[in-house]
Amino acid sequence: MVSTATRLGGFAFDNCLMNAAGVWCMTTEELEAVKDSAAGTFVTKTATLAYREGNPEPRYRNLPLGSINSMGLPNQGLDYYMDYLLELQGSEPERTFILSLVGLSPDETHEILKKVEASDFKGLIELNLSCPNVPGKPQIAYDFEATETILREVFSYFTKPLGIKLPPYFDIVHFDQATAIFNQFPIVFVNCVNSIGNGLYIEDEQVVIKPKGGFGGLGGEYIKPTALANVHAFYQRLKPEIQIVGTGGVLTGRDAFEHILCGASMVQIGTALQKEGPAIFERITAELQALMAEKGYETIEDFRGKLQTIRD
Ligand code: RRO
Repeated sequence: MVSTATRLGGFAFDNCLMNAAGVWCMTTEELEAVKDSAAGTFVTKTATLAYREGNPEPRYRNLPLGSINSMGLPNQGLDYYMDYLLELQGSEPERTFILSLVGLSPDETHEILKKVEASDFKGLIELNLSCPNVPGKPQIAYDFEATETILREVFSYFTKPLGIKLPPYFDIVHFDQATAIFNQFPIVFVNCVNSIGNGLYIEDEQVVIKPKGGFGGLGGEYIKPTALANVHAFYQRLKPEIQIVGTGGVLTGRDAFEHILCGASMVQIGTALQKEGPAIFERITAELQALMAEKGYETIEDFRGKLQTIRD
């Protein structure tokens, strides 16, 4: 019997597929739909302390090979997601869910994390260090000094299981430098990758989204090779206690298989979920199981991280 079950941060999940933050996770209605689908768990839309309207529309577009967005961190505010997660801890105590969050400043991030630390929340936390779309706010994880400082401060008081959402890196030296920082901390996972920031898509001599003059984060098929490279680069470098969540360009069971082959313990679906809806989890799970069966693999641990290189 083929199983796609996995473990992350010490918690068990009956499927390694789930949504990516930002997709199908803004409201409790959307989160319920993912929870009740074949997905192993869900992650919430990245929460700030207070409700945010986000950027003006149009701010998301499906593209032939993916998507472009400049949502601008619209969300219901921390309490909304916390209230729902605490309610689920009562009704579905055997399952674990993920809360994504970030502040608009380091002070706000600490205020949020201190609230989570003091709460009864028992799930996983994903700190989003890679939002590309808030005008005037650079992506934290592209500033290694700021990243190290915030992680040092966070882990001076935060004791719950925390992972970080990373932007794609494009240089081997950056993989090395980022790893040297992350390996200093009790991070439970890194999630590779957020959208490739600040792409530009043109139609009829015009951009397709309104914010930032049309610049936006790319997702979907465009980004799979970059996502796989980031998953594998961090899998090869990080200390074994830090697991990898693979996100980027997953449309089929084969794509999910490749993320796992590169080292991912959990695989998230963003653009393809936006295009297809939560029924996608059943389809991709079946495709992944069929591929595993064909290759004689019974669990994802049978092939996770076992990507082969070309020898002489
Ligand atoms: O809300 C967004 O514009 C957004 C966020 Br926070 C993120 O992390 N990644 C993305 O592509 N869009």
